[in-house]
Amino acid sequence: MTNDRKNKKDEQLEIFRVHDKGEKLTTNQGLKVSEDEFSLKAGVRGPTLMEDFHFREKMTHFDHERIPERVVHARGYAAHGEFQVYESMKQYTRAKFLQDPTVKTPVFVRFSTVVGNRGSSDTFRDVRGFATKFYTEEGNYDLVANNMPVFFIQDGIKFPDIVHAIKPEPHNEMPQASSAHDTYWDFVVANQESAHMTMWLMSDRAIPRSFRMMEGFGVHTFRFVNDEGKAHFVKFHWKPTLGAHSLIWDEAQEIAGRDPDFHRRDLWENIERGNYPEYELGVQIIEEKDEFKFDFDILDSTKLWPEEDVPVKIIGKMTLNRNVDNVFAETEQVAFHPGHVVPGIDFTNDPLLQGRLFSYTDTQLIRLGGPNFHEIPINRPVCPFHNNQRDGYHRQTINVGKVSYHKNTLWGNTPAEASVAEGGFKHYEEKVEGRKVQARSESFADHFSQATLFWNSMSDAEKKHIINAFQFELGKVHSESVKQQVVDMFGNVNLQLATEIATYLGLTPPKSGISNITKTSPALSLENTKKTVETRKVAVILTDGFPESDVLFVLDALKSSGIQPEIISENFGKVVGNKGTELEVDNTFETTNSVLFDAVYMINGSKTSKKFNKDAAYFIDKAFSHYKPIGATHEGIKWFEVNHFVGNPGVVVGNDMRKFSKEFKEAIAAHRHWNRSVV
Ligand code: HDE
Repeated sequence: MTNDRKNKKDEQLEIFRVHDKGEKLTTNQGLKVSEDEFSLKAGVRGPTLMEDFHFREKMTHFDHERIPERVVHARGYAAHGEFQVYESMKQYTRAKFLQDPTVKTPVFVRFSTVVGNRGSSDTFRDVRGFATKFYTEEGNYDLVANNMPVFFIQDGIKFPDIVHAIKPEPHNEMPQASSAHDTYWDFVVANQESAHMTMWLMSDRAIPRSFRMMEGFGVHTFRFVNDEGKAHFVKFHWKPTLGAHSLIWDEAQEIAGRDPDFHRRDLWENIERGNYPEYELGVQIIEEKDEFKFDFDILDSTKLWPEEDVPVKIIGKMTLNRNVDNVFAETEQVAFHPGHVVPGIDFTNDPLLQGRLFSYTDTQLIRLGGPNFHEIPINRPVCPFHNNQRDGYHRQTINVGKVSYHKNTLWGNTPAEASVAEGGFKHYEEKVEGRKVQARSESFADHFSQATLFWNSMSDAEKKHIINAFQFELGKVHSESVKQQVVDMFGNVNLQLATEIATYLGLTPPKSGISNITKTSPALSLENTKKTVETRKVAVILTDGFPESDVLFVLDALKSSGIQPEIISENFGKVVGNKGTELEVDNTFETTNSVLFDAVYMINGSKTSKKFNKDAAYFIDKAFSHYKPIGATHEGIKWFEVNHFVGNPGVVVGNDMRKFSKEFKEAIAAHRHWNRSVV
């Protein structure tokens, strides 16, 4: 490993790494094994003997290989990296890892879908988890975030209900990884606080192009507390330096079959190639005195703080630069918890956050089999830890000595509590008083204003996608009553939206809605994200006899901007240019598909076959209908003309290679070209 990727966490993990290659096979007791093909039998055709300890150990271990998958966020993928703050945040927080711009804090990030099983596909419509463990000098800090800034419910006690409703229905365990079924939508109409989150779920945010092109949000309001004990409310954001981009639904569904590992493969491959994903950490800060200045309750997790009203201050950057060595040991066994905080970061009374503070440790106890999961290498802090907790399943630490209680005199009352000056965590002394009640604050009652704000902020294309998503999902719902209730409910968000859903489903459109919100928040639209070309994948369709000097010029131009071209042809092996240059074919029309690329460049060559033509036509047609940038030079141009592609937005043709390369790159930076005439 290169030195720049070595850090304290990596050094710690190194102690646990085992390299089996080239070694002799042994039992777990270290005994060398002389036979691993045949069990011990009474005669060559006789029964296996109980005495065969190697067989028993091997089989028993195998029989116990599985642990329960996470009850939500089961399908995940992770990578290592580091975080560096741009400038000291001393004014707001005493968190040590946010003080010194020269300090690199090791991090481990796990991305996930929420609903699907561990073996489901990456691209289903869903919320994505974005959980980061910072291995700081003061202990682990976990920022357990999602790629959407709001949530379905306002109180943690309802979490089992929303999860039961959105997971496959229990009587037949269908559908997998999807909210497109009766129980989810029944939950929505019966729990209208879910309106805003449902808008996000029906939007393009729910089908990201890549984990590398996805924002992250801490969702809850947390607290920063500085050295003087002064607190500010804070919301956390991750902003990918590549911008935030999405797939479209038809493509997402097809990818789910063609490459269920689409997102994990994208993350893995780009890290392997040195295209390290980067995310800037942003914070929105509100002074305590301004707690009630907003037209929503800042403790309500179904609300976001519009970035135009409360700007996001960018405070640092995280770079993911190393893949895991072993998915089970690291990605599967990592245990996140929003309650893992460090001095300077504290909680608020957000009732959803309060519920989470209980749930995460509890779930690890069953999932990881006991209270010692903090000792699993990926979960260990990089700073020392000492306390009087003892024993339990799988304990590895050997605590030396006879004292395991507080207070004591035998050891001078150690391990000793640390004062704040010594780095001890002190809970923020928020003044709280009230009656014990089971109720929700009236200030949480408005479920529609921000759902409308979100709708208003979408571009025309994004609005169309949201309408289509509702139509698709409700088209899968059987209950007429639930469907009509959804239409009526979303009339309160926007009448056009509800009417289009109703018309499609043959239901009665609502006559009026309650929302009169006209405000927009441009930051919510993906159209306003960063336009970048780096790491985009371009399929280059070639066959023998291609005009090589021109093609090589374009390939160089693409690569010099960080674009990743792949040669696609009929067969594997080499394609030969008109002057004899050979290019290796990366994939064939059988092994890949245009849905796995950001753009397609079509050249062909002088030696096309009937099959090549048919396959290439299918490939390019689909890219066109998915609004992707497509380009053609030479023979390819004829195709574009015959198919009436030319003249459409994002369709670049020409035989001036310099001009073509420039315009094609601009088309790639735009991501998709929505005002194309696609039938
Ligand atoms: Fe989670 N959530 N959650 N959650 N959550 C879990 O913990 C829970 C919520 C999030 O990659 C579980 O270790 C409750 C919001 C992520 O390992 C569980 C409530 C947000 C991950 C749990 C919420 C999240 C989880 C399942 C409502 C965004 C994956 C396995 C009160 C801010 C972490 C596990 C990973 C995982 C409970 C709501 C994010 C059951 C009770 C809001 C990214 O403990």
